[in-house]
Amino acid sequence: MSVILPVAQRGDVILTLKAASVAESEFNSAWLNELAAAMQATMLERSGVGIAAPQVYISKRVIIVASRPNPRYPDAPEMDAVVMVNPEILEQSDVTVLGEEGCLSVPNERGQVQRAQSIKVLYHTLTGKQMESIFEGFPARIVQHEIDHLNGILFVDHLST
Ligand code: K1U
Ligand code: ZN
Repeated sequence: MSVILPVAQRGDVILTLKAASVAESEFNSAWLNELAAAMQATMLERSGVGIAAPQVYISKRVIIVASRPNPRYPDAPEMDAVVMVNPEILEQSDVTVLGEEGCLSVPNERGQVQRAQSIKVLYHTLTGKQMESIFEGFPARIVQHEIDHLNGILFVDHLST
């Protein structure tokens, strides 16, 4: 049975905090696997394309990215969900693109955010394996949005008034 977790909403302090790194001792643990499974179930239930642990009230550096085509990004690739632990952006393109974003923690609001078009990301899998991947376009946008959550930033913080 999938565990669906409550999603923190704008105004909740947890969304403003810098999340803690996952420790070596937590890799391959039942707790980390259960967190990732519950995050994925919660993301799917809310029809999201990504989620970060602080959104489910866990201030740890874990994100999931699951691009799929959608009305705003019809050419987006369909990805199997990727769980990233302690993700870091190693390189980002100078080329930036403006694109629409939404957020499970900011219901009924959309906005245009400028993001790097492509990024190189270092992360760990749930078992602690180190990975390096390049993301472009919509998947790169989701990764940047989710890493912002780990640093206490919401997409609305990027919008000028
Ligand atoms: O982190 C989140 O709050 C999930 C968020 C991810 C995201 C969507 C769009 C751009 C960047 C990051 C969502 O899944 S919002 C809902 C959604 O499925 C969606 C919203 C706008 C465009 C495409 C999809
Ligand atoms: Zn969000």
